[in-house]
Amino acid sequence: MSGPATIGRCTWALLLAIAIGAATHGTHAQSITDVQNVAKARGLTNADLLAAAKTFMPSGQKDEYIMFSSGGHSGQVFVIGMPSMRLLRSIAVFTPEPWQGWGYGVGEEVLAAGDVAGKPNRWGDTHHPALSETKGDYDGQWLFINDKINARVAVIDLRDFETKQIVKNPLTISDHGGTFVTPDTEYVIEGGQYATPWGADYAPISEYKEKYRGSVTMWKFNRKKGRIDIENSFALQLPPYWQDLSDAGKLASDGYIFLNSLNSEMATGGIQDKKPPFEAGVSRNATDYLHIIDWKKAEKVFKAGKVEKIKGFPVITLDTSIAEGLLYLTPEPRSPHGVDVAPRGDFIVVSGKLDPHVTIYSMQKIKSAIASKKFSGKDDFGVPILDFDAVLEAQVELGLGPLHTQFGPDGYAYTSLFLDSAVARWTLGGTYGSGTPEPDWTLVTKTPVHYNVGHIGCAEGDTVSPDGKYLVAFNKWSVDRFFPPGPLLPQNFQLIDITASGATMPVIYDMPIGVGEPHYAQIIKADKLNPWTVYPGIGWDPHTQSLDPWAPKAKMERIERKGDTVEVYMTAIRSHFNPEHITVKEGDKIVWRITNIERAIDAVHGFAVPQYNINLSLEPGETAKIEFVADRPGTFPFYCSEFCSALHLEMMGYLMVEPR
Ligand code: RUQ
Ligand code: CUA
Repeated sequence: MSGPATIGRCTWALLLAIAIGAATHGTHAQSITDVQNVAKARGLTNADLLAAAKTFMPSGQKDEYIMFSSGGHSGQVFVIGMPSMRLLRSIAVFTPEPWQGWGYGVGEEVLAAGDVAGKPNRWGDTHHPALSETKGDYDGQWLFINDKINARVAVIDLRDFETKQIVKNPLTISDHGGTFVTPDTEYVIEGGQYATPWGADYAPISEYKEKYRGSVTMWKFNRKKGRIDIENSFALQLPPYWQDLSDAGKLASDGYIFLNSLNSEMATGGIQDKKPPFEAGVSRNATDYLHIIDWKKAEKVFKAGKVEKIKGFPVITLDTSIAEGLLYLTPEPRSPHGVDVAPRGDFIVVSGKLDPHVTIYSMQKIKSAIASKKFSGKDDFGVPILDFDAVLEAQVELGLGPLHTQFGPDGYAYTSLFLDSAVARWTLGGTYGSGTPEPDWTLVTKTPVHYNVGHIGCAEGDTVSPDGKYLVAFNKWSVDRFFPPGPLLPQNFQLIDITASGATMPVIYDMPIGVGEPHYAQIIKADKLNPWTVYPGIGWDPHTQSLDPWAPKAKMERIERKGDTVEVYMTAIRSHFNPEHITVKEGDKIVWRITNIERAIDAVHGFAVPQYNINLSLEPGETAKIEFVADRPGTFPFYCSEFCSALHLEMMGYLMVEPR
C-alpha cells in the first residue's frame, strides 16, 4: 500500500472527495491543486492521503467507535474516539485524579474500599477493561477493570463514566486473568496471577507446593444496584501455577471459563543462590495447562454451601472442584499468554509466547472428552488432564511470540506477534469455514507494527458479533516513531484498517500514549452508549445515582453550627458561590455540601481550597459532600477551578479559620 510520493491516477477520485469535503466545510473553496501541493510539500504518499481521509474527523463530527483502554500504571481508564484516535477523557479509578476531584474531596470511600489491610494503595496497574454484556454482546452499561498489583476490581457506570466501586480480593495478592465477564454479566471474573499463600500470609518459598495457591474469583454483579455483590461472590482454589489470562465461554461454550497458566513447573527461582532464575525455570516444560472450569456447576456447588471460608471468603477447594467435576486441565504449548474464545464459542484460541503457533481447541471435543473421561493423567494435585490430541482442533503457524487474538465478522482471526512486531490475519475453520476467500486454518498476511505489540483490539472483536473494520495494536515500544521526550518514550496505539479481505491491512494512524502503560482495550460502537450530558436532576449524588435529599438548593443556602460542627449548604452557578464567607473556629469539623445548580451542558464548576488538599469537579446538577477538620487557622481563598465563564476568577470566597 505504500505508494510513491507522486500522486497516481487512482487517487484523483480521493483527492477530489477531500477537496469537495474541504470546500463544503471550509470558508473558502479549495481546489485539488491545494491538496496536491500540500502532499508534495510534506512528501505524502497516496497511502498517507488515504489514511488521512480514513481517520481525519472534521470539527463537530463524532467518532463511530469508542475505545476503553486500560491506563496501565496511571490507574485510570482512557476513553478514545475511533477512527480519529482522539483522547476524550480519562476515568479516575484506582489513583487520585485532581481534575475529577477523585480522592480530593470525593471518591475517598471508594478508594479506601481498595485498601489492603487498612493501608492505602493509591496507584493501580490496570490491565483488562471489560464492558458489560448481554447475550455475549456489549450493552454499553458498565465497565470493569482490574488492578494487577493489588488484585482489585473496579466498577464504572457508563451513564456518567465514573467509578462506583472498588473491591479488594481477600485471597490473592496480584491478579491478571481479569476482568472478563460471563455472557450476561452474571459474574465478573478475576483470575489471580502469582501464586502465594492466600491473604498475604507468610510461608517460605521452600513450601511453595504445599502452601502457595492460585485462584479465580467469580464476582457476582448486581446490575440493579450497579455493584459487585460481595455476599454472593466466591472463589475457586487452583494449583500454584501462575494463572494468566482468562476468557469466558459463550454460545457453544457458555457456562465455562478458560484460564491459561505459565508455571506448571512450580519453579521457585533463586538466581542469587545460583538456582535457575524464574525466566528459565518457568519455561522448562514444553507445555503448561489450560484450565477449563464449569462455572455454572461451580455456582451450584457454591449455593449448596460446599465451600470453605478462607479469609472470610467462600472458596471451593481443589478437592471439592475435583470431586464435583468443576475443573479440568489440558496441555498448552509453552509460556502461553492469551486465551480467546471465538465468536460462536466453539473454539478456544491459545497463544504460546515461545511457540510459533496458535493452538485451537474445540469446545465440542472438550465436552466429549469430559463426558467420556478421556484423561491422559492427573496433575500433582489430582486434577484430571484432558488428552491434548483429543481436544485439539488445529494449530496455525503464525510467527514469533504470538500473544493475543481478536476476531472479525467474516471468519478472520487476528493475533499479535510480540517478537515479530506484527499482527497476523488468519482464517478460522469449522463453522466459520468459507467465510473467507482463503482456505481454513491458514495464515493470510502479517502487517508490521512499531514495535513489540502486546494486546490488539478489534471493534467488538471479542463478542458474539465482531464488527471488523478497525484493529488497534497496543505497542509497548515506539523507538523511532515520535519525538523522544527524554528516555521515557510514549507507547504507540496503531490503528489498522481491516475492512478489505486478503493481504490488505494497512496501518492508518499512530497515536502516542504518554501516560501509564496501557494493556488492553475494548472497542464499542458509539451508538450503544447513552451517557448523560447533565445529571438527571439538581442535587444528584453520583455515588448513589439518585437525588440527595440533603443537597443544597437555590435560596436554601445557609451555614449551621451544631456544637463544634459547622454545616455549609452552598450552591454554585456562573459566576458565584453562595455563601461566600465561611467563618469557623480552629478545630471545628466542617461538613460542606455544594450543589452545582446549572442545567446547561458543560457548565462545570470546580471547588478548590488551598492547604486543605481539596478540589472538586461539580458537573451540572451534581452535589458533593466533603468533611474535614479546620485544623489550620488562617485565611483561605477558595475558588472555582474550572474556567467556567468570563467572571470565573471572581467565582471565589473566603474560608476564615479563627485561631482558638
Ligand atoms: S496481558 S502483561 Cu493483558 Cu498480554 Cu497483562
Ligand atoms: Cu465556576 Cu469557574
